[in-house]
Amino acid sequence: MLSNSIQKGDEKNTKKFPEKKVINAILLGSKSVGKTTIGQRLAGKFDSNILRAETYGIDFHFLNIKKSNMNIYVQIWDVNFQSYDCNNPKFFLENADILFLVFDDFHTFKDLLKYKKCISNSKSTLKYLISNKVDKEHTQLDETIIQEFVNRFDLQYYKISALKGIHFEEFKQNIIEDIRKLK
Ligand SMILES: Nc1nc2c(ncn2[C@@H]2O[C@H](COP(=O)(O)OP(=O)(O)OP(=O)(O)O)[C@@H](O)[C@H]2O)c(=O)[nH]1
Ligand SMILES: [Mg+2]
Repeated sequence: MLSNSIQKGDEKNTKKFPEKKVINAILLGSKSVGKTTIGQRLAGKFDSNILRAETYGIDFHFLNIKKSNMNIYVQIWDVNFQSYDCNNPKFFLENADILFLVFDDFHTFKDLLKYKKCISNSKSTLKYLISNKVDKEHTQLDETIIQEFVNRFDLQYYKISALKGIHFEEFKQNIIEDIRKLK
């Protein structure tokens, strides 16, 4: 009798708690393109008064999203390694559900081309190409080449300024909606 009532109580209690889901995302891009600033803004932790320092190794940012009776925790890996290829950072690339490919000029866009193979092989269902620092004069960005890259790898392309917040809210809200739609 007693154990029966405890079981019934437990069932009721478990129904009260929302389900949890963890999604992994990775920010990739050359040094100083703004990965940490983007991660901090996505996590709602951006503070323009804090001096930005180079990332050594890895930073983590977290974005919590609610979807009916589910809490989705997006863990954003902000990695900075000396050399990048598909094997470095292998673990992160293999386990990322979301890829954020960041550049801030044509030179750093070209740096992203070394990820071509791992973008093709990636299990990531959401892939974003981010042109950051649109508040600054961009040196001759060849949009045709960028568009080819976007089409070839089925990327969603956003032009933002993480520092100034230009187009950032729209970018963030679209990402949140995309994540809510994930199965
Ligand atoms: N003008 C401008 N500067 C930006 C923008 N986003 C970031 N920055 C600046 O660019 C510099 C590098 O930004 P971070 O966010 O640290 O870049 P990062 O890619 O994490 O750099 P590493 O960790 O060293 O690879 C900082 O001085 C930022 O304030 C932007 O949208 N516009
Ligand atoms: Mg950084």
